[in-house]
Amino acid sequence: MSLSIAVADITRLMVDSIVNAANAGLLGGGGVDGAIHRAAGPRLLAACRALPEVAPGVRCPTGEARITPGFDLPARYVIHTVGPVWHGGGRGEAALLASCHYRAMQLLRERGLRSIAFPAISCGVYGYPPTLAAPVAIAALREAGAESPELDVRLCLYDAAMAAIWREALSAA
Ligand code: AR6
Repeated sequence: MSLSIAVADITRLMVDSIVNAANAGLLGGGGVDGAIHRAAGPRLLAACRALPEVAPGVRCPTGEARITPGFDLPARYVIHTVGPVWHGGGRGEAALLASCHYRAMQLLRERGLRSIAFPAISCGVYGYPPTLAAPVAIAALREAGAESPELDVRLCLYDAAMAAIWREALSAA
């Protein structure tokens, strides 16, 4: 697996799949979720709505992932995952964040896809400190991709400050 860092708007990437940092309802929101829905067009919302609810209003529990087409995006697929809300670290946040990355990689493999771009899941509205999230995400991806040299995994950060944090974590890992 190649693991690289890019400073970019994830909606512009021409990859097999981009990961959406969604909420459990999967019907859109702010941040990267809003940007992905705007760029993918209304068919994405319809595809998300068609995913079954596993509990009232819950199409994707925290730590799990679901896949839809990318519609108007350059990416072929969107893998929606729901990161944990940061509560200080004592509520299983790291395990849930790692799980988001494992489950997204599992869907990638199941579909026979090769390239995937991840945003900084949970590091916006959900309040996960990026200095703590980056090593968790990187360790999970390294483990998930360890035996798959063909995979192209990109960490897509929105600004230079966030990218610096992830670069440091990548070189320390
Ligand atoms: N490309 C790449 N990264 C982006 C983009 C973009 N176009 N836009 C924002 N980011 P957030 P969360 C970065 O809040 O913390 C939504 O309302 C952003 O700078 O999008 O997992 C959902 O519906 C930050 O570093 O996701 C949920 O309710 C990172 O993406 C909730 O927010 C993640 O920030 C999820 O919160």
